[in-house]
Amino acid sequence: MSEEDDIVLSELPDDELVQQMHDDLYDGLADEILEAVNILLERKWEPYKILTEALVEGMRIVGIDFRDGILFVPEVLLAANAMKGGMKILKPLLAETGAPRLGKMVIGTVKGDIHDIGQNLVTMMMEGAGFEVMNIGINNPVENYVDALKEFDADILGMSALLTTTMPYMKVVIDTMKDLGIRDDYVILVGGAPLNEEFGKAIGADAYCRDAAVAVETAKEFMGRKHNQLSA
Ligand code: B1M
Repeated sequence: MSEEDDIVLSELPDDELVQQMHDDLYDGLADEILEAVNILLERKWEPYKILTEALVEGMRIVGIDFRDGILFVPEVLLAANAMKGGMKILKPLLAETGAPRLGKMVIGTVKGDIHDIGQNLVTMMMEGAGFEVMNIGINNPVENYVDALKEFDADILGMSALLTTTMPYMKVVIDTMKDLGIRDDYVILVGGAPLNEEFGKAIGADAYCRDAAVAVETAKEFMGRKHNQLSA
């Protein structure tokens, strides 16, 4: 029997249980995360406290190790999946208690491009960090982005492209938004393996995001600035 098998989650005090949840998220153990979330709810933890201290903090650690090349895509997908399970329980409860949301993002892969693993990862990490995300999938013409931004009342547009032949379409989207007079209503973040910072600047995006962890940090930074401007 492994050491893991000996751990009875319900017998752990709160601080050790939360620490164990960070480890279980890291290991992508979905059932354990579900059980632990329910235990904390039974112990009268606020859903928002569970989200931030147990799940988001756990995913923050996963995000750092992913960025640093210690964890790889399959492990991060497992962690994100475990996180999603926990989020599913908390989501309706959070809506009831009105926990603060960090902001809303529409994300999708551009027209002509069907790669979606990266943007799904960004979606999960953003949701894990407390953003609401509308993922519009793959192969999106500009109209899809514009419609979704309005429908979702988004703060941020995220675009993904994995092909050198499809990445220029991001400029088409941004230029169309300029023509429609809505460019400055949104923070525009772009990502995908063939892009770089220079390309992001050249097409008029607000930032290029190297990976999902950077996307979360960049989105938080921009939303922080927006809130400061509004309260000034
Ligand atoms: Co494609 N493919 N593929 N492929 N594929 C690449 C991209 C390629 C580099 C492979 C190669 O030749 N070495 C190459 C592109 C070459 C180029 O353009 N210079 C290529 C090609 C050529 C093609 C086809 C044309 C092949 C063919 O049919 N002849 C075809 C294109 C189809 C199309 O889109 N129209 C094609 C098809 C496919 C599959 C369907 C088989 C599959 C996609 C499955 C899917 O996505 N559901 C596939 C895959 C898996 C890949 C590789 C192997 C892996 C891509 C991936 O998922 N990476 C890829 C080679 C490679 O990149 N090593 C390749 C993992 C993912 C987590 O990383 O997407 O970069 P990534 O996302 C990161 C960051 O970039 C960033 O965060 C993510 C997480 O950290 N990020 C964002 C991404 N989007 C963001 C958005 C943001 C922020 C950050 O907004 C805020």
